[in-house]
Amino acid sequence: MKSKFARTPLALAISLLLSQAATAALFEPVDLSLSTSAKAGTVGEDTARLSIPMRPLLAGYDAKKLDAESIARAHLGMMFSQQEAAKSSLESFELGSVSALENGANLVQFKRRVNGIDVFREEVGLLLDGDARLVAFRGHGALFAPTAAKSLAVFGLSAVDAAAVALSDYGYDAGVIKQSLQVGRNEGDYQWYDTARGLRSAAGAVNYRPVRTKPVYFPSAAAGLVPAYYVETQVQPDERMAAEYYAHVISAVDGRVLFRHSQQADGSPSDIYTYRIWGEATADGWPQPSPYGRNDTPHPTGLPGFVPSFVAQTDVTIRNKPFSMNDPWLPTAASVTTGNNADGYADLGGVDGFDAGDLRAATTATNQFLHTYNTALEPASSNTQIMASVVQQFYWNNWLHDDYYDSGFAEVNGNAQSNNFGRGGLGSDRILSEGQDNTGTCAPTCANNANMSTPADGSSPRMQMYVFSAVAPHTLTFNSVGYNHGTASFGAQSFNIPATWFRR
Ligand SMILES: [Ca+2]
Ligand SMILES: [Ca+2]
Ligand SMILES: [Ca+2]
Repeated sequence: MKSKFARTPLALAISLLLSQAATAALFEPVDLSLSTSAKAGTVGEDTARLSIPMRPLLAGYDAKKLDAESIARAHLGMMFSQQEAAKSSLESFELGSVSALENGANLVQFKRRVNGIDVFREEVGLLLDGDARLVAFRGHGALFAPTAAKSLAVFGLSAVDAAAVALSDYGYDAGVIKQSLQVGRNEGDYQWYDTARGLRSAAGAVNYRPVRTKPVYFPSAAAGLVPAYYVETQVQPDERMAAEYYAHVISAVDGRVLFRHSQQADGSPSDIYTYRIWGEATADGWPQPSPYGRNDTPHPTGLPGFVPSFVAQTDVTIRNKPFSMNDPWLPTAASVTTGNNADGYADLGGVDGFDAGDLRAATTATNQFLHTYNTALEPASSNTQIMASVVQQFYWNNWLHDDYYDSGFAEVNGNAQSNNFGRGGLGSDRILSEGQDNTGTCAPTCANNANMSTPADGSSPRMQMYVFSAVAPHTLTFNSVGYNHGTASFGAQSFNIPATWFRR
């Protein structure tokens, strides 16, 4: 069976498995919680980590005769058998998917259900090698905590109550909504409720669409599994606007909104930006090696003295370099080059790092960073010039972040990101991308060099790019007009120009 992981090396599959933890920060995800050591509880120095010794299947299992799901279930059973107090008899694991990998390995994912009700976004993943051994596991630590089996709160509110809470965001009166909702069709766990056509709220919102609900248990670190309803709404904020699709999770204990998420976020044009850079306006948005484009790559002569010509910048519209996670470089409505992977600015003065007098690149219009770099001028000759170089550096940092990600440099491997989306590793460490740097390790004369400081995971790396000295521009002024010209280190160094060369 082919899957999106079919050609993925095993190491990357492990990284993917570990990085697929639920994005909502509910429980602390179980990190690399497996131990090959027989000494339980000796996984690293982090005593908070769950330790599940990795064991082969019992002799009674003939892995050759079992399918991947059965093998995964056998491992899951063994893991719970070591944490007997944890598993509730009400608990079950429904098969989500089986992805076949290279060399007979399999990635098996289960959905956790309690009392026949989905635990919201809680999937359990097991990576098995070709010999049916468990290589990696993904799931929340709370799954194996004895408290997981403690008694559950009851569903005090109804699905209609929850739908009324969700719709109250648009200014609907809860009483009116409850009267309006009529039981509609039922599909699987989902119950639909039809609303009165064109139901208008006091705030001017209009709803033509039915509401879909299903009961869930919402994992909360403080309260365990909270009975709740997952509610999907499609409402026009006002009748001139397109309908918004929202998912909510509403507590069935006290009506609190536990989770709210726009279902239109993916692919929304608002987090796609256009950058004026030396690069290619393709889906991958490859950056070019330099302002010479590829005119000197590879070097056409291999001999000194070749002077490549500059190429023009290109406007590249891109959200991110396509990669497995497709996290955007910038959030919606960004106005400067501060994103999840990098904070891009010119570190012109003050103290090291961004402070007064330094410059981030600003948008030139909504979702556009169109600063044109003039190769005939000094790098810091204007704010436009400075911002153009900041944009280029910011672009490189983000592009390489995405390129490296699918080669295995992800959150769990200590990459640089502000938000790790619950995928492990330490966050709050996006790259400080310092362009035209003149403060830091070589201040006050930083030039003709660059450096990168890379502290351990959880602390921001710092890239300092210095300005390189160019040959000073030479100008010949004639009749008050300046003409740029190059320099020569050969030939006569001074000239007499005969008066007969000039016409009056
Ligand atoms: Ca500074
Ligand atoms: Ca990190
Ligand atoms: Ca600096």
